[in-house]
Amino acid sequence: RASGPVEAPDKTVEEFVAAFLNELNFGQGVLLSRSTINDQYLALARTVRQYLMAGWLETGVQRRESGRKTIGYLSAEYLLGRQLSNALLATDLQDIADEAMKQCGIDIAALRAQEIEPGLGNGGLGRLAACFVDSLATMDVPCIGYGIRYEYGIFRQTFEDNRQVEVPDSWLSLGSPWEFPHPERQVRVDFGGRTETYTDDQGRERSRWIPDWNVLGIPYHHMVPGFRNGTVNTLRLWSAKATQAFDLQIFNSGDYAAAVRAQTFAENISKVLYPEDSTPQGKELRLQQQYFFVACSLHDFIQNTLPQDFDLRRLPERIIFQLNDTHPVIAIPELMRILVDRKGFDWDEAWDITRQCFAYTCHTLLPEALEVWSAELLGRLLPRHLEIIYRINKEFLEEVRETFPGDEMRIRSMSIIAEHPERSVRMAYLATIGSSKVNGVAELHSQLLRDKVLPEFSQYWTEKFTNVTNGITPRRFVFLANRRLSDLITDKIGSGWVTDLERLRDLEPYADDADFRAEFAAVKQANKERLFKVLQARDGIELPEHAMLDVMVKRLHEYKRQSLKLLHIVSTYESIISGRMRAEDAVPRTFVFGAKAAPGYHMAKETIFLINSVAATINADERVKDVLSVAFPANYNVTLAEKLIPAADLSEQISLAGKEASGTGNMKFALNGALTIGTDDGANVEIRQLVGDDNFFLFGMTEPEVEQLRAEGYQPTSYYRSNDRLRATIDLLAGGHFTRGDRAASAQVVDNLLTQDPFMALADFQGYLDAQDRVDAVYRDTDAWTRSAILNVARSGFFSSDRSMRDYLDRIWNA
Ligand code: 26M
Repeated sequence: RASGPVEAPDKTVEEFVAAFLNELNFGQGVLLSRSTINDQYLALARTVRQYLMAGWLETGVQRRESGRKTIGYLSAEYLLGRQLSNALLATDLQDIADEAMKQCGIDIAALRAQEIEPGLGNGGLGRLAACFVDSLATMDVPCIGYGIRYEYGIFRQTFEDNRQVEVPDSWLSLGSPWEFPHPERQVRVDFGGRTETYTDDQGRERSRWIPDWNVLGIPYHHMVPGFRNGTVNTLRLWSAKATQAFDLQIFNSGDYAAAVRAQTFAENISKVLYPEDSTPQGKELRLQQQYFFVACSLHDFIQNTLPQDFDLRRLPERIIFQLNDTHPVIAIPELMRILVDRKGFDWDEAWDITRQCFAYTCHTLLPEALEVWSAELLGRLLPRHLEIIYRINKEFLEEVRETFPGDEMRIRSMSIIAEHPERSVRMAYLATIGSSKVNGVAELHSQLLRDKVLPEFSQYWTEKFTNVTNGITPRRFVFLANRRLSDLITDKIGSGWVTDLERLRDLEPYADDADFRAEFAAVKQANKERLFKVLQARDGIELPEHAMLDVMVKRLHEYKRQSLKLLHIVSTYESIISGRMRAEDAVPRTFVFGAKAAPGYHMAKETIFLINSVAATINADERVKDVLSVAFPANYNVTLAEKLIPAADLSEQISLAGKEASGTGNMKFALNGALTIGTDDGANVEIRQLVGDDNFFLFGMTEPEVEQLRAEGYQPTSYYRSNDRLRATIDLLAGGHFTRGDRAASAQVVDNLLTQDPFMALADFQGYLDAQDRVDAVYRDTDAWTRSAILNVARSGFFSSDRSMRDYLDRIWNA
């Protein structure tokens, strides 16, 4: 055993219990009789880990021996969600663990609830990374996920007086049984200083970097288990630690406090996830984070993962680094630096290698979301990298000039370096120039990316641009989150769908089967009841049992238009209290919001305040009791999503057309049998094409119509003046009805809508109400509704992240 293969305990209740007690006694150092829930949770986690360990070690050996090309997924965010349930699912140990805990007198549900999810991401982009690594492990594709081990993930949201208050997320505080620190694999990362030129032995002029400070990166390894296939890939997250130099300073200098401050400074790099999504702030610490994890990751792969004397000219055969947005794009000049400065390659050969080693995914269309770093800051922090970027740019522009002589306009528009308002580096351009492929995340998005965001580049390199529509892992978001639906599906079509989601097509005939529809509806109802128990325990929220559950969960952003949802709610409420509609005639609806606002995003925070205020007023109003309810549970996260999405009847995907790159929540809802009310935006377009127009509630302007209206001069007040319902709705909101008579309290959101309305909520208001009337009409016909819901499930198999991964493998990674 000592030198042979690692063996897991047998998959029996007896062995599981024995392993668990062993972990409790010897790992945790407590007796069962004296153990806390947390002790038990940690011991259970470590027990499940034992069952993954042999596969992990074996996968590592295979990966080293096979020489297959590895996917190096570079992402500043991984929004993983809880690990225990997923590990139990991957190892097929759920039933055994249930029974084992029962035999120990332990309620396993309480242990599951004990886990604080690693919230190392903001939203869609971070969750996508987590889905992708899940799929690659399930498909047994070699992948290392590289990222940052933030000590504090996305903040915990609380509400005080209806306003968002952020609380630090100390996810590591109760122990972290899922990570394996490897201090012996530390990497040094340099910063600052200057460059100097020198002549090398062959008489070539070269540049070298003389940095002036550095930190260590300590890797923490996480298991990424494939679904019941024995593969366990690795997620390698870097944590910053002060180098010896800091300790020496402490030792030598009289100023002990200053020395410790310096240490704190270094370790700040991985302290906290920036809670901004889509509006980069250009903060120095953020650039430090980006370079820190990228430098560690490249070094790790080249020095520690490749064989000792690997010929780096063949690097593209062994690795493709996928850049998750521009956050890791500094990797491009970093690889050039390694090849040219450290390995002695000449520039052209290094550049040829480098471009083959990267591919770039863009996740946005908002111009303000494209990262730009001031040259002053970049040069101060990474002087050699700035030099390399300048040279990349110079040579690229010379190449463009040869193709388009005299077209200085074009050349300026394609420059990595912007000159106004200050000299700065456009990271999306650097990514595009330094990558073999560039992709958007849904068909419409990729088209707009080509036409609107990077038009000169897509003309210059037609072949470089492609689309890969996002996907989600059916393991976590159907099999785990919706056991009842999974059992029903498996009962009819077998279990193959979990790793081959297109098989859900086989459910289509059951849409016309009345017995199946009844069972399907019963699953939905049971999921609602489960959700209501969770909301009651978690937030003290009481909800009526028999109402349509209408859900909008996503980051709070003006372009996503939570305010439009609010207008619909207030409008429905206004119709009832004004007597225009009788409460008995309304379809009872419960509206659920989940949304975090970036702490510095003022309008988003005002919108949260207003939603909470409307919710409190409506929920307290006897006139609409059990007809309209509004719930806004605080701190929407992956854990809550797993309860909410399976319970939803209606999915709100109402962004202004042309603004949501893809969306992935939309896919999760469809796969769990919710119908979508949505605009012609992002992946909604593809969802509608697949499920069919009859099973999707479309409304709103198309992207070209948005453009046209903008060009004509959009005037939100004209809609206010001409639409009676809109006026009544806004007047009620503005009049202080929801804010105890305080008109000022709602003024910022209302005035913003009336005077700016940058995302044209008022223009789409009437279309939205009409679509909601169609929703009500279908919902009254239970059979028709359930039929549509089943067809949504049966036709959404395309949105598996396994399919996304196949597309990347075929079209981008050549692996
Ligand atoms: C940038 C700089 C500083 C701090 C944070 C950031 C930052 C972090 C996350 C910027 C953008 C971030 O994420 C953007 C994002 O989540 N985009 C979403 O990506 C999803 C997956 O492709 C899409 O489905 C969504 O439509 C898109 O909005």
